[in-house]
Amino acid sequence: MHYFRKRGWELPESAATPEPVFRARRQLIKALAAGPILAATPALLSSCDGKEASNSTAPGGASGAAGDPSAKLYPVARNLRYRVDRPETLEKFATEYNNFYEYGGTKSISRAARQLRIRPWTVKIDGMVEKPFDIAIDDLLAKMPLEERVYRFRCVEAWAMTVPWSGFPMKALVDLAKPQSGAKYVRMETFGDSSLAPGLKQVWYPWPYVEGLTMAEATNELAFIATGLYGKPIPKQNGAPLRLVAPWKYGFKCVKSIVRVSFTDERPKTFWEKMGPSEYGFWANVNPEVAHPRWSQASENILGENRRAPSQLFNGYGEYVADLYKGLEGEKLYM
Ligand SMILES: Nc1nc2c(c(=O)[nH]1)N[C@H]1C(S)=C(S)[C@@H](COP(=O)(O)O)O[C@H]1N2
Ligand SMILES: [Mo]
Repeated sequence: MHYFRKRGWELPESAATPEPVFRARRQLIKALAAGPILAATPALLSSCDGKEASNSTAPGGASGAAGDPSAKLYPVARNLRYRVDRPETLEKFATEYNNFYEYGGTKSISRAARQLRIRPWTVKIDGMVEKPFDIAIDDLLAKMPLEERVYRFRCVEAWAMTVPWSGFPMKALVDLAKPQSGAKYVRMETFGDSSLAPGLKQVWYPWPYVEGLTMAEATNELAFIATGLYGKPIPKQNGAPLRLVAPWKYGFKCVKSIVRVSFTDERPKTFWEKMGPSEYGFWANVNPEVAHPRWSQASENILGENRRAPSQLFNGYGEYVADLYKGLEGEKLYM
């Protein structure tokens, strides 16, 4: 059994676990006490409650990317325009310390995520576009300009990493989709098939996981769709076969394992906004001066390095994105 020992740089689980998760779980426990769904739930409870999720045995090799038909596409050339003044996080940390609630509420979900099946995988493009369509992941990969970018990444829980993502600018996907001029937001959705992830049976969560960006954010040069990590196909636990990377925002914006991209003129209600609107908002731009209701955002734990560093406004990417928020000062831009 693989047991992930707590290290000094980890936040205690109780501090990092969102209050809304506790609340929703408590409600379920009450419902259980009331009766008939009890028989169906011990496994579900344990998967969100402890380290059990990481013990589940599922098909697949040691690496989440084993047997991935896109393996031959990587590595791709690094785009040197994006530089980070920090060393890259060791692969082991970035791929074994994750948030992916579909596989449980702990950080140790990498083994459980092996049960995700990533072929066939179809992405639906719909809403306010010239013509809605579905596209298979391998067809999409063949059309998109793949490159590697090293970005900082900052979770709202105050841990941070620096990793080489492979993938393509989100703008290339927007251009492929041909949105109508009235589209204002892009809404992205994770798979909702509970045969792929046991967490989806946890009825107190507002599945499927949904996130969104404004059109201006989605077409900003930094917005990236990652399909690879460390020069290989992206591991399942990191959101295979495609996930968003918006490095100036808190990590929860970076929706994993996307199956649907919809263009709309209404601001999407996101998964975490539904869970806890007072703690997690739509904008979620990193700002060291705006504390989370339950902890400071002034500094961050660097994953695997046992040290803290000061957080930065827009996670250090202000030169690219600060202009996106001119005129929006009345919004809660930093939660
Ligand atoms: N579908 C889905 N996407 C998700 C999450 C999730 O639970 N489900 N967690 C988010 C959070 S809170 C973070 S910090 C990042 C973590 O990405 P990583 O595990 O690749 O570091 O994924 C984000 N995307
Ligand atoms: Mo996060």
